[in-house]
Amino acid sequence: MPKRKGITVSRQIMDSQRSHPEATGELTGLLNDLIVAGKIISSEVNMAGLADILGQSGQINVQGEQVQKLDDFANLTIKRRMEQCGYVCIMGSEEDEGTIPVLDGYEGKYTLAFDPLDGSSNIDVNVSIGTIFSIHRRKSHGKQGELDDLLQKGREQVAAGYIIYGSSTMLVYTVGEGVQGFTLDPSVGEFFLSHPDIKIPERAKYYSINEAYSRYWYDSTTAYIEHLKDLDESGERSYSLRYIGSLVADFHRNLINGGVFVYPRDRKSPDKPGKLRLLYEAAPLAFLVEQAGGRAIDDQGRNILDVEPQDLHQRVPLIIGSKEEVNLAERFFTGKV
Ligand code: P6P
Repeated sequence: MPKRKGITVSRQIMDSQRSHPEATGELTGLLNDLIVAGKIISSEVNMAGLADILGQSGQINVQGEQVQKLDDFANLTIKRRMEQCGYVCIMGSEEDEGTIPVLDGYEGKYTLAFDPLDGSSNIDVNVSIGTIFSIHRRKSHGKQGELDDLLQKGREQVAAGYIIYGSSTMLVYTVGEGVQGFTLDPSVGEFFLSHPDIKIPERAKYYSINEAYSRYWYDSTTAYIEHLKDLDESGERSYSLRYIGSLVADFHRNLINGGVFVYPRDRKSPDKPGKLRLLYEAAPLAFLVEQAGGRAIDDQGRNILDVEPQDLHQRVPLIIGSKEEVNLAERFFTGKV
């Protein structure tokens, strides 16, 4: 008797749709098309060492960063598939300065913001990288979507998730009914439910921050990290540092094992509130972590999901992870300690 493979992501999405009689199936279609793009990217990422696709394309993206060839491939794969899926009216990508239209006649009722391949500077050294996505319902009523359709608060998200290309390829997503994790079985090209209803541990003594910037930290950041590094009541070292430098990988580890990830603003770039982007990095991960029982705030203690976007590539300081760990961080960043 062949071993049962379990529930596929398509079946899970359909079951979720069935529990909403008013659902039209468009979100289901959107997610399924996005998942196909993820499978194509996964195949390319996993062969990168063999194909001539490693390394830099020679272009510079809107963030002023070297575009890796796989970045390009991932960005084009998602744009080409989603511009004609019929479920999306406008897109925003970390790799594109402006908004991305869909093909005429294929306008749908959702918007898609995405980071096609986050952590791509790690591609050549085989560190886990990922695609992050955020989906809103459009507000405008014309044919093509408008920028304002993308500039919605994270709390208004309809769905969000990431695909992490690591030792295995996993899809982790939410439609507001908890967080589900699926693992790709490349032998059949299907994502199977492997982590049902993920909950992040309320506390865990792991913190993720790039300590190389400590000379630029504001006092609140320094005080918080020094506190974590203090000995605990029994004189033992308390917290451990885990930092990969790939947001999706750091977030995924903390989601499963617990911990807190911090990317604060610093004196090195006083005009920039940190490095990470609100629309297609912080907000989708904040939706996921809150659905998994965690928290995500900025360095003023504001819930990331309540931050009003003003710009497609808006940055935001990010403190995200286990509820108790974020609560502790919040006390330091908001001067309560
Ligand atoms: P730093 C990768 O370039 C990225 O955008 C995120 O994936 C990651 O968390 C962050 O930058 C790492 O930044 O400044 O520590 O190298």
